[in-house]
Amino acid sequence: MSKQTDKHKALQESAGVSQVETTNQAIIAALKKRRQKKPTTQQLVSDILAGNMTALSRAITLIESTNPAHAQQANDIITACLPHANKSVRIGITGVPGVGKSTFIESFGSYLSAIGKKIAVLAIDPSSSISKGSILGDKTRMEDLVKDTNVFIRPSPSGTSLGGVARKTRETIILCEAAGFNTILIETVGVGQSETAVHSMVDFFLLLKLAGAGDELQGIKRGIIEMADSIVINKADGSNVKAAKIAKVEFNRALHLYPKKASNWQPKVMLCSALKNEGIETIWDSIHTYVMLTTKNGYFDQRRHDQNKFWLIETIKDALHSTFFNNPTIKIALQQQISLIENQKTTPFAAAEYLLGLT
Ligand SMILES: Nc1nc2c(ncn2[C@@H]2O[C@H](COP(=O)(O)OP(=O)(O)OP(=O)(O)O)[C@@H](O)[C@H]2O)c(=O)[nH]1
Ligand SMILES: [Mg+2]
Repeated sequence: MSKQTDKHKALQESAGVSQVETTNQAIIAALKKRRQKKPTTQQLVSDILAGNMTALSRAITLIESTNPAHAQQANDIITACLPHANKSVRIGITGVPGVGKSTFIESFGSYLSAIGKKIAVLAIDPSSSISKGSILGDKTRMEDLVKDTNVFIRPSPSGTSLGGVARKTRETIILCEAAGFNTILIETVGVGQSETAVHSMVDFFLLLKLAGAGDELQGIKRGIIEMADSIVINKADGSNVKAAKIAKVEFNRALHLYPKKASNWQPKVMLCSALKNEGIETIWDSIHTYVMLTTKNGYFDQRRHDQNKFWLIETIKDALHSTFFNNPTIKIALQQQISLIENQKTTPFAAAEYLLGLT
């Protein structure tokens, strides 16, 4: 090739580059303009109802925002979406860190998507506000789900209190359902409080366990086994299979010691290998059977009504708590009463009565 041709080619190339730049600038300007134009509440609602995931994400961001103007818009969206929600099965998935919840959700979610379900994956992780989103790790564990157009994944909202995080998640569930997601999976870390919160917002509560580890080792409290609608022994693969089968028998025996559930459902113990996609169909069949049974006997709706009542009271308690403790008069008077108590000038009960009387 001659030198001249090279030079010629190089000149053409640099001309091309500058053209591309001009075009990009125009696109960037147009995008900026479009972004500045915030969608109206009406627009967001109709887009959500049409199943638009961008609109859904935007609305969830409004729910999670601490800006009062956003809170008002979020409330309007939730109210408009509410009549279109509820047509779903909400499943809570819990277990100690490392038991395989995210891997299970990847495997279970892919199965559900293949049989035509639309899945929303949410997480309640009270620690995520500190560690800034452990869901990032989860997302890498959910490689296939992330790419699946039937699946919507939303990281855990950060918040100062579990109550706040739980409220946001409950509202997010409503929007996901309105957007057409009919199976909601909520992952929670097995640390105690968060399981109780998730239990009070799902139809079915699934506890993942490992074979061969004592309950103390697994950090699971008795109350959580009592809450479980079924137990799945995960990692039942390779050299673990034998121990998993023994654990199944033991857990089945243990479950029969608990009083019969109000749902009339006898919790099942199942084996699974989330990693190898084994046992997944049986678990879904079991949940499906549960939904059929409880829909027929009325427990499914009853549980949702009870949960609504529970969250109404919880929300009032939360609001009263923060109004009281954030009141500037109370803040000062509280310190004064604490000193009086320390100096034996009053009792905690008299001080409480006095402080409550100030509001
Ligand atoms: N052998 C085997 N390993 C598994 C199985 N399921 C998960 N694992 C592995 O266990 C480890 C933890 O899995 P995760 O899915 O991240 O567990 P997790 O419960 O979501 O953990 P946290 O989000 O930290 O609470 C990973 O290395 C997985 O590959 C399984 O069925 N069999
Ligand atoms: Mg996880």
